[in-house]
Amino acid sequence: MGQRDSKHDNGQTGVITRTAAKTKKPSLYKVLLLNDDYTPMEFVIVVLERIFNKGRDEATRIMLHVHQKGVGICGVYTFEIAETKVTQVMDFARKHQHPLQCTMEKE
Ligand code: TYC
Repeated sequence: MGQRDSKHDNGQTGVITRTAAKTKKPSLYKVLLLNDDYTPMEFVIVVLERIFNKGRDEATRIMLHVHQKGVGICGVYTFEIAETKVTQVMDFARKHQHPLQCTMEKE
């Protein structure tokens, strides 16, 4: 940073340098599951297994955390992946007529 590529160094003489191309880390987003009184515990576990690739034990742990605390993190992803997960959860819940809610927030 703060250096110039020798090919952009208009007419200057000196040491030939080549700086690395600038890369930027993508922002990350937490995908959150919200508690409600009606969605069956087993359904939430299946959501965590199928959409968030959790094993049975981890899925159960996250579901119980949400059940007890009201909200919990299912995973952390780049924007497009997080958005897709939220849509998949909402579509799957609607299809089964459960009021399960899922949102995302910037980390
Ligand atoms: N509270 C629900 C019940 O008692 C279970 C539940 C857990 C629902 C997590 C939603 O995100 C949720 N059946």
